[in-house]
Amino acid sequence: MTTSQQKETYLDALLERGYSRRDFMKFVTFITAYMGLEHSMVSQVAKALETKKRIPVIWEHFQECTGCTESFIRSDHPIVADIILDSISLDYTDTLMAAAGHNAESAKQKSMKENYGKYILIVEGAVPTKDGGVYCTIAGRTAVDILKESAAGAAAIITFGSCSAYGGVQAAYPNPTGSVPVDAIIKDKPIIKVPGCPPISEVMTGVVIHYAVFGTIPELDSIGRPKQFYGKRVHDSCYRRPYFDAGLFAESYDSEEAKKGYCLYKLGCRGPVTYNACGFMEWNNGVSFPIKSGYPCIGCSENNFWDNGPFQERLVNISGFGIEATADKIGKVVLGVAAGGAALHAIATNVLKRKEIKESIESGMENEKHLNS
Ligand code: FSX
Ligand code: SF4
Ligand code: F3S
Repeated sequence: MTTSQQKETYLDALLERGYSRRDFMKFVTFITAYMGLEHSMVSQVAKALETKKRIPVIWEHFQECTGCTESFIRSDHPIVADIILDSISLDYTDTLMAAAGHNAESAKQKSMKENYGKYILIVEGAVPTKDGGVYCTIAGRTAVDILKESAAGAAAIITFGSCSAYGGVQAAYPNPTGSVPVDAIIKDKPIIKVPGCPPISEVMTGVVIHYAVFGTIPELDSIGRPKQFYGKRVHDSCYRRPYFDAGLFAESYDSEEAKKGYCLYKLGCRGPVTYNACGFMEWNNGVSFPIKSGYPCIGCSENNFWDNGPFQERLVNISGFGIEATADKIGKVVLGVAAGGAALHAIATNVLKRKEIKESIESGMENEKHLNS
């Protein structure tokens, strides 16, 4: 386990762990593009990570399935995990750290004391409040108690996953343990919600890097999510979107239509009412996301999504979206009219986004040459 006493910069830390400067620049270009910043910002981000000291991180786990950590450590971009697990001083995470018991707890206390007011607190999991909070205890203390203590010295809090952001499955009806999200308990700290069940690992890295580079939290939407990652609906970046627009819907799983990539809306897809970056970031370095694997979006980055089921039924009209009307109208008007052309157009849009990021990374290599000269 690293400790916050190591006051190296992000670049120092990566070089020390065997990465090259080229790897560093690749990462900087990748994360700059994902943060939605102009390519011209690559040099500024690189400079900041070369010169700024690493931010200490305390990572708490409460009521959850640990899927968020699983998602995080399986990021296909090696530096994404390392930037948190190694390069940022990860002083405490009871799931991943090697230490256990009293050693782990005293390492956390030491780090919180030394870095009071400076560390980022990452919270995974909801917090049960019923019966004095007894339904989640660690080292003999309740989650409520631990959260209050670790939040007190935090500069900012990232709620990683829908459980800590909204309460998650534990808070679903009838919520037997009185589970609540972090912001129901902590009211005096900036809280950045990174929801999803689980969230995309690169999103949290993007938030941490944003804080490291700019010293501020990113711009948030009305329910506390960073806009650069949650500003668009899954529907807006979905590769099946041209089929929606063309009125071509799969009526059952495993049908020929579903396999051909027809829209999953009639199978219950929540993409039209769900804000998340799945469509263009995907998981495992762009390998897949639920819809690409043939299953409709269940809206896992939205508030109380577990109570918004049943998941496999077509959405009923949701006020303000008019999806039902749109789907049926489009189905009648557009069906058969250049469906292939529409499909190609929207798929090309998504492919272009990836191409843009790839080119951006390649030109990051040019920046690297420039910075080295
Ligand atoms: Fe919740 Fe994360 Fe879902 Fe699981 O820790 S958001 S149940 S993927 O693991 O908190
Ligand atoms: Fe994609 Fe779902 Fe929208 Fe269809 S309804 S285009 S499957 S997000
Ligand atoms: Fe969740 Fe929907 Fe993305 S279910 S993972 S927000 S496609």
